[in-house]
Amino acid sequence: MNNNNLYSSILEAKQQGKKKFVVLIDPDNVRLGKLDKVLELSKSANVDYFFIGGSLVVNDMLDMVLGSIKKTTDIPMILFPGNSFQLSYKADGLLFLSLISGRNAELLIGKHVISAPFLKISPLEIMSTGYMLIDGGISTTVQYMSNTTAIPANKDDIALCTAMAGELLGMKMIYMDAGSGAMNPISTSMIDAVSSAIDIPLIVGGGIRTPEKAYENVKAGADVIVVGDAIEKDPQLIIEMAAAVHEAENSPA
Ligand code: 1GP
Repeated sequence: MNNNNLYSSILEAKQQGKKKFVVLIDPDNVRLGKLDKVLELSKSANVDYFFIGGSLVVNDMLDMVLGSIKKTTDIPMILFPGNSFQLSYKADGLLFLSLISGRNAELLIGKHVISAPFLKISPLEIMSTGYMLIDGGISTTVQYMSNTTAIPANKDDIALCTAMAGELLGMKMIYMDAGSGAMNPISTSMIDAVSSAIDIPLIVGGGIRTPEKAYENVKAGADVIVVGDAIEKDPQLIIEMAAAVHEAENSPA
């Protein structure tokens, strides 16, 4: 199994109060011309990581997308798999997600048992991540595909206890997600409650459309911000979003 570089960099940043910005690339939605633009802008904006994945991934673009990224940038590529087929050794790491907000045994442990022997010998850095779906006001693909109920948007206490349980089970990170294209992103009150209750890094995504919201989220306690949908629509947003997230590390609370 590979080294621990990616996780160490996330953890170290958290300890130093630094914030990370991630661009999510869904291989199903990528158009080649746009991908080049996204990569160029990500380079100049100092994007910290790419997450690569989607709930379906219906085409065979995964390797092609990873190849193009590697040719253009040094930004690490972390797989964010919607299912066990989304695996490629061209990436640098993988979020080994357990859907701890749901009660679907397959997504809590079942798929993991099947993929474990492949992952154990893979060169990818495997990062165990407690994945929590939060209601984002519309039924997103991930909610439908996972056949689980999301945590209600106003139930900060349920989110907090779920994240705590994930940490106590030994997960290395918590990812709170309202789902791609969510109508309502996760509230700052929930981010504040959860981040105060755990010591491991907190990733937040789903429906973040403005640099202001990205900034508010990191101020509320998110360590890593993930944006996909808004950037697919307007790649220029990468510059302002990354600046807002990175700026938050230096400004007073
Ligand atoms: C989805 O958290 C990610 O899993 C990003 O969501 O595509 O809405 O930015 P968006």
